[in-house]
Amino acid sequence: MTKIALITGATSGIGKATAIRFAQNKIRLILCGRRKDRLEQLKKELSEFVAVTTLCFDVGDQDAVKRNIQGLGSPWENIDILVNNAGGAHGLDLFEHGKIDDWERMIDFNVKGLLYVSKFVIPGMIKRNKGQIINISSIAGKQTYAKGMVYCASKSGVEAISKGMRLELVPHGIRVCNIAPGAVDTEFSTVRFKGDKVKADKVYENYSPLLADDIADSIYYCVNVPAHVQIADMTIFPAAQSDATTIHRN
Ligand code: 8X3
Repeated sequence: MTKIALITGATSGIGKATAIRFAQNKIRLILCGRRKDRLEQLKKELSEFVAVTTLCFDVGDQDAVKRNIQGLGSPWENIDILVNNAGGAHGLDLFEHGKIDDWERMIDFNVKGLLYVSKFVIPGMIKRNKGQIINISSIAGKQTYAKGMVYCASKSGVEAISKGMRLELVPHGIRVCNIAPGAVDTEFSTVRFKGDKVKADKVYENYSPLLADDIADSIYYCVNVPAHVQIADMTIFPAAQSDATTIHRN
């Protein structure tokens, strides 16, 4: 049987591009997201390539996470690959102007959500003595920038969790890969700027940003390496980017 991957945040951006890449390569899919209509549409599109099921829940809701993942029956319960992708940035403000609601969402989705999903997937991997976990971090997890302190803190959390998971899970035959993208042109900035498309588009102006497909390529590479190889950490920039806040624009 082909592998099974569970992808969070599968309805857009990196999650969706990864789902498509996996489907084209016959990896069966458990697509997770909050938007049922988008989940069902993607399921319809990808079912011609591979078996697909969907779980509609919010990663920040621990009861819903538990119910949905533990409720997976045959043939979906043996998850080989977990892609912890759900999350995002909310606001880009000086700390003194930061909104507590934005902080809550970033900590709830980017850190707690990742932990909740992992909590209910990892025991099966341990039991089977195999598995691959891909945590989607960010350059913001490696470098803190002004106005992004809480987002950076949440992604630093992801970096720490990836390292901790690797320390604890390698003895169980589970490989953990942390992927830290720089600027990727997805809905990321539109969400960060609360729907302000003009502001969001400026982030990707006058250079070629990464596309979700570029990150999906790297994720597929990481899950497809030989069994004795573990890609522990990957930082991916567009060619024009040199650190979190330095981008060479034409
Ligand atoms: C997205 C990249 O540089 O906007 O995680 O924080 S950045």
